[in-house]
Amino acid sequence: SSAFQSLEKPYYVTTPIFYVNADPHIGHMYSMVLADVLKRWQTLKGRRALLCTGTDEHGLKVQQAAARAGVPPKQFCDETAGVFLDLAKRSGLANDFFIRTTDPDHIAAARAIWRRLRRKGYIYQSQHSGWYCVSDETFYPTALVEKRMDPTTGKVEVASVETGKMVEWTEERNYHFRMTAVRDRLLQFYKENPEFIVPAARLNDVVHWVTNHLEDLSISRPASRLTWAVPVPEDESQTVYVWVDALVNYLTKAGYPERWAPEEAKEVAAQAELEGTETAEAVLIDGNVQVGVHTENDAPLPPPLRTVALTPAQRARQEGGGWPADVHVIGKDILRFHAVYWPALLLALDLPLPKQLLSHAHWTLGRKKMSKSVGNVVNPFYAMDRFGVDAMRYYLVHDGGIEDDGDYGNEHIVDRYKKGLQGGLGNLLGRITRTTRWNVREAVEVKGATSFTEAAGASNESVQRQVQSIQGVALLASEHMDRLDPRSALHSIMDVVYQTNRFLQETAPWDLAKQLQTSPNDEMLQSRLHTSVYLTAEALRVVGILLQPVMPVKATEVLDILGVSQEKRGFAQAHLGADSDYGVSMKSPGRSKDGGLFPPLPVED
Ligand code: ME8
Repeated sequence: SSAFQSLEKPYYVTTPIFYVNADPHIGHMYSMVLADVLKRWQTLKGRRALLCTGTDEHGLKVQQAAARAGVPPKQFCDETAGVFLDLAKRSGLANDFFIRTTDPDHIAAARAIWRRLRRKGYIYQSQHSGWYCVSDETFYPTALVEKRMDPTTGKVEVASVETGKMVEWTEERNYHFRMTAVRDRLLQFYKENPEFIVPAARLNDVVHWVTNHLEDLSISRPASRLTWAVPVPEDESQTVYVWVDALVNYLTKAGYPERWAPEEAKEVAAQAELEGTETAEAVLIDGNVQVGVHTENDAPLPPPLRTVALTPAQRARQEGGGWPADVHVIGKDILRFHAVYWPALLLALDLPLPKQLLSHAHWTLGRKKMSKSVGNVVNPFYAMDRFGVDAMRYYLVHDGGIEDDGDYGNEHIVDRYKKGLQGGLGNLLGRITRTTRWNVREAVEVKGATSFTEAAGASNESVQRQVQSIQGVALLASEHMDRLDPRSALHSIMDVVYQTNRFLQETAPWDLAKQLQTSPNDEMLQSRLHTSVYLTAEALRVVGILLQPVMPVKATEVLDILGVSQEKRGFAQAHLGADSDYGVSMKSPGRSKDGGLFPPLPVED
């Protein structure tokens, strides 16, 4: 355990784990990219960071989808989980883990959590009746359902007031979680952590719900109805409610139960030996329990994941005790599960609570929420084929809603691409590097030593504005990121691009270069040309560094073209004058006759 403690806790960010009932759409890519940007931002700042994404594979919704497809559930899950894994890869996610809730280490963690809850007296059995919604995988209180008539069939049915999804009356005997026992602690927690939810306004709804609607939670179903689920420990007639199973994923990849509950871990190992089944990889090493760990990033999936047993030290290094999560990125549709059920479970378990939730708004298509079950979805793979990975990441972060929903449209993407990327960033880089009229390297060498904030800057408004813009952006972007607002951070970075285009227009280095041809000894002219080129290159260098989390590939290209060395691409270098040892030579401008950094988009109908 000393090996665990000696390491600083890495920043830990997660996406929801997605149901495998249907293929991913733009909404899923959005959550993934937001989380990835948050992770990469921390890495840029020099902190170790972990990102977990994956798939939620149990439950009635998936069970029914598999049945409809006429495929055994595991095979059905393998196929769609493979598509989500592809999406993570195609989107350029730097995820450390890809969890599947059907993984043995996760099943072991879910069962360990159950045992711990039971041991602590939070689980009891009772008769349960209520309105269950398969689509939302949740029971709704009677006050939150309504009768309505199906407009096509004329049949009267009952549906959730909040989501409009059909519910059905169920009566069964099952296990309950004493959630009401932690009501006061929950309310206290919200009070002490007003920044728990971003955007903050959503906390009010949560407090209202906890105050008015909190009940004990049904956390199992009869195995006869829900077969595709984690079996309840010591009671095979019941299976674990999919949301309890799903939420635990965040702990699985933080090393639960070994790191947090050695008692439960030993039970898991003992049980595995008895059953010889789902947790067969659990072994005892040096008296410590080691549940088999799957290789993550590059594990082929499907077919089967490779299972390796790590020593505690290796594991500590790999998983690093990410818990508590710094931020769970989620859609606002699953806020209650993360803001109420999850903290309630953790309070009962005596485990630390996640620090923050980033609950983002939805992408709509024709103003209707993009949704797998409705089918009004955009395929993210096609979108990336057409516009490029980084252009899509840029669009999603730039226009994606945090507070308010955003309407998706190809015309908006084209617009952003032309204005921000082609006309802005790409154009700027091309104009400054693809010319023989000046030498960026020379300008950097000459001007890199000058203090623009005082001397040269003060005399000229254009220069002053440009200097301020470059100097201010790292802090500004950082403040936005700290508030979990990547969208505003990106806007503030792009403002430097637009400002620099104006600066280039104002200082017109091409005119200065022309004048220098006729009077080559004019030092004033030469100095003005150097200033113009230098402050443009500096803006691009700083912007290139700060854009890495949003557009990892394109930002790297920017820095490559500018000739910025690998060790000088961190946050510490993202200010004016931090690097005076870069710059392309005039004889080999970064790129020549191709379409540039952002080539024209293919014309399509
Ligand atoms: O709810 N716009 O999985 P899910 C933006 N398995 N984001 C969207 C979106 C849209 N139109 N549609 C979906 C589940 N999302 C559970 C989660 S977590 C322990 C278990 C994103 O496949 C958004 O993040 O229905 C939303 O919360 C999530 O996908 C729901 O994915």
